Amino acid sequence: ALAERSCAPVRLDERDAELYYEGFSNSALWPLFHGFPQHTRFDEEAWEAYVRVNERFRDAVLALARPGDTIWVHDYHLMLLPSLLREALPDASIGFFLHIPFPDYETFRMLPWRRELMRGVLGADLVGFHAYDYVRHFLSSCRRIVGVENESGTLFADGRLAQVDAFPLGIDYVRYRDAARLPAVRRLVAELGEEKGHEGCKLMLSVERLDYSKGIPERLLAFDAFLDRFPEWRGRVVLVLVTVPSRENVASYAALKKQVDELVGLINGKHSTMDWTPVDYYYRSLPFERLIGLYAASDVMLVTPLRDGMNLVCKEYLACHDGGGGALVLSEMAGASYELHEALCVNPFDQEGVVDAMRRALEMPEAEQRRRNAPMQERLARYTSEKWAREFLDAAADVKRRQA
Ligand code: GDG
Repeated sequence: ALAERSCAPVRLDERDAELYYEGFSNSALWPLFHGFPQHTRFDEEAWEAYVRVNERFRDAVLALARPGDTIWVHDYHLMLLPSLLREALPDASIGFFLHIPFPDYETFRMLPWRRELMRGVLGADLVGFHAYDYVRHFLSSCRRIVGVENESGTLFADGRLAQVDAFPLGIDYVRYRDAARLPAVRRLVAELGEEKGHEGCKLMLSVERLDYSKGIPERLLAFDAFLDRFPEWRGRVVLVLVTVPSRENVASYAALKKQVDELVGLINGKHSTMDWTPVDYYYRSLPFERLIGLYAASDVMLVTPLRDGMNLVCKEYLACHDGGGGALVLSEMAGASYELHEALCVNPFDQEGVVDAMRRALEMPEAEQRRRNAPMQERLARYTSEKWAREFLDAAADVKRRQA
């Protein structure tokens, strides 16, 4: 099945997979890079597995790579791979893209293996991030940790020219826009409005993996405060909270699950009436059509992560409302906020600010929603994921030309 999709597996034994994925990647890099040192575990054994697994990926790539190929390495799980490949293929075109934030130097330097990771990434010709802030942070760590200076993102690593730049990832806009127009999805939208407890209510949606970076407890507490402060909205709004199971074997994720369960219970216990429950809570992954139905049916979309490299959910919501209204409340801490400033931007740590944004979103006239959405939709329709990939690969080819 993998071969049909031109994929080749890298097989890991169970112990390595756990130490590498749940261990180093998701218990050291993910929390540190998102600014959660309290969830960060540095473990020598996990690091050794990370090195071993990156070497396994190198071997798998080397078995397939042909001269002239461009090799594009993705994300924090494979930060050593660019330089491992470079040692074996000195002339290859190698790109690296990080899908999560790159932290400031003060945070990054906490990592015991910071030099190794820096050197690992610098094996690439082109290093890409979602946002310029992450580029700046990376370049600052480059200077201070491995002494590599740069000029406008161009640097020399071991005498080889490399470029560091921002490439904000988009979505397949047309896919979401068209899916929202399917008859089956329109039926679902109608059903969602008529569901028991939803009649006469506005729908406020939040969808994400259950992850502490997404700010779910903070959002629930803000919703509780909203219902306290604006009692006239009781019985007139439902928060549909979809949390997708993720990394359940990591202790901090299990603790978060318990916290969210309890908060939903508390809020529903406190505010529910006989025919209205404020939070509709799902802990599962939804099929694509159902997700699109929820996007299309929701009056307000709450995307309030405490930190997020980019965030695609907010973009998908706007595409599903192409040419129409719907109010987006968006965290300033998501990479997407650099492109979507017409949204109601909030600081997710400022509960009062989030409460206000919830009210403004629910009360925003349709005309204003459309006015705000139109430029964002236009931008998203232009900077699609396909365009992103093409721009990255063109830039990688350009670096090769400059090296020659
Ligand atoms: C990382 C970075 C960056 C969610 N629930 C369901 C479902 N989803 C889909 C969404 C969206 C994707 O999962 C989530 O993408 P995000 O970008 O929002 O967040 P992460 O998973 O944290 O992704 C992030 C991204 O990488 C890309 O670079 O933007 O910052 O953290 O596409 O639609 N899909 C279905 N059912 C669900 O219940 N079918």
